[in-house]
Amino acid sequence: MPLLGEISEAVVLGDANKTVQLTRQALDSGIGPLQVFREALIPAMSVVGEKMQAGEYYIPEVLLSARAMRMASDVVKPLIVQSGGLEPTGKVVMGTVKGDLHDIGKNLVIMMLEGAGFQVTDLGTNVEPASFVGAVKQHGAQLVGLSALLTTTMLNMREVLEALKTEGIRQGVKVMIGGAPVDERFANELGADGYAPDAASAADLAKRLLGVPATR
Ligand code: B1M
Repeated sequence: MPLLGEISEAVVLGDANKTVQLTRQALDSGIGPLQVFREALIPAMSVVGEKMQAGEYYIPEVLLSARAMRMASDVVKPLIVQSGGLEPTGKVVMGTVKGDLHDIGKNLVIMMLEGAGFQVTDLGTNVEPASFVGAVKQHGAQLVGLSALLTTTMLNMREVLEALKTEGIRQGVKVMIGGAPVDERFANELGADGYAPDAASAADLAKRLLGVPATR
């Protein structure tokens, strides 16, 4: 199997050491870091997303693949930056809303978004609406991701949308929401731009919202 295919396979299998070793081998053989990123690492995470949606992969498998992806990205990204850079698929600001400390799902979503080439600013948990607003302005984000795991805190998503409106920046950003207690209907009620039930769908939704081709 060509080297790029082997790298993808190692990511899908969640073998971080092999992924990094093959990535170095590819770079030594003259394959460009951007090519490794675009043609091996990103497609691998798409496969992981498909497996997750098909119920073939569960959280432990996704975490292993994401770790392999991250470790190989750490090798190629500095080289990509040196050689002129990689245009991110889009800039995302992501956090778990005020009052809520759950972050396992949010972190999975971030991994899938990064796997799809998005540049994600992670605001962490228990994030105040003003912090979302500040981060959108600071990073020039095109997309805000809100996560909530409690029926009480899901209501705080509304405050974030209100804050974006009050600051006059709602028109310039898309907002997607997710987390166990929320659904499509709640997203519509809030006036969010979309809802995703899991991390893989979140990456697909983010691409759709920002008009990024599905293949990227
Ligand atoms: Co909490 N907790 N918890 N908890 N906890 C739940 C959510 C609960 C359902 C458990 C239960 O009672 N059965 C319940 C909520 C009940 C409700 O509101 N209806 C609950 C409660 C009550 C609480 C406390 C209030 C308990 C207490 O103190 N009395 C407390 C609240 C603290 C707070 O937040 N202020 C609390 C605390 C905690 C821990 C700190 C102990 C811990 C969190 C650790 C952490 O996150 N670092 C914890 C955990 C682990 C859970 C359960 C067991 C697991 C949550 C989880 O990580 N799931 C949970 C029960 C359960 O869900 N079975 C529970 C795995 C994760 C991958 O899934 O987060 O759903 P999930 O994310 C998915 C999707 O939802 C989606 O993609 C992810 C990956 O596919 N998604 C998005 C998530 N965000 C998205 C954003 C998107 C798109 C998709 O776009 C932006």
